Amino acid sequence: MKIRILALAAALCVPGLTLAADSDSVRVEAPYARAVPPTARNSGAFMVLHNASDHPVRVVDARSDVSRVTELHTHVHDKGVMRMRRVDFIEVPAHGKVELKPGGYHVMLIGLNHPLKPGDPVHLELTLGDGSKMAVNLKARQTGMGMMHSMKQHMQQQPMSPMQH
Ligand SMILES: [Cu+2]
Repeated sequence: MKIRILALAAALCVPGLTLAADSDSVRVEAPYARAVPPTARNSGAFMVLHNASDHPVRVVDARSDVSRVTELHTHVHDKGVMRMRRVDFIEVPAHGKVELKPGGYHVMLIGLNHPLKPGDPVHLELTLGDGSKMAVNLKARQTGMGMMHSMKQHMQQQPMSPMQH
């Protein structure tokens, strides 16, 4: 009897086992959103997600305070053309990380409420596979020309928000 109680106590005290929420296992590194010209309707947010747990953790949804719609996206090569695709989740491997970056996974900000200037704050809320949520506060940042190229693709391939000239 005593042993059983001790075992239960041990299970309750060890973090990272079954009792931990996904949001306790995930750490966000270097998040930022892409600053865009005033004509842009859309932008993207990027970061590195680390998973300290011994099971994969999925990001299944995202919301933001700067856009009407926020989606999880990736880029895929389709017959030599790079296209954006919406994904149902972004998985962070056990004891591993996944990098959200231009040309790869990203949080797509669709229908910006206002242009994102460098330094503008963005508040994101990520929903994880077990339903737990985590807040990510980041800032818009100017990115290089290579990034602008992929930004153009973004806007061209986002049928919900035609680009304004
Ligand atoms: Cu996208």
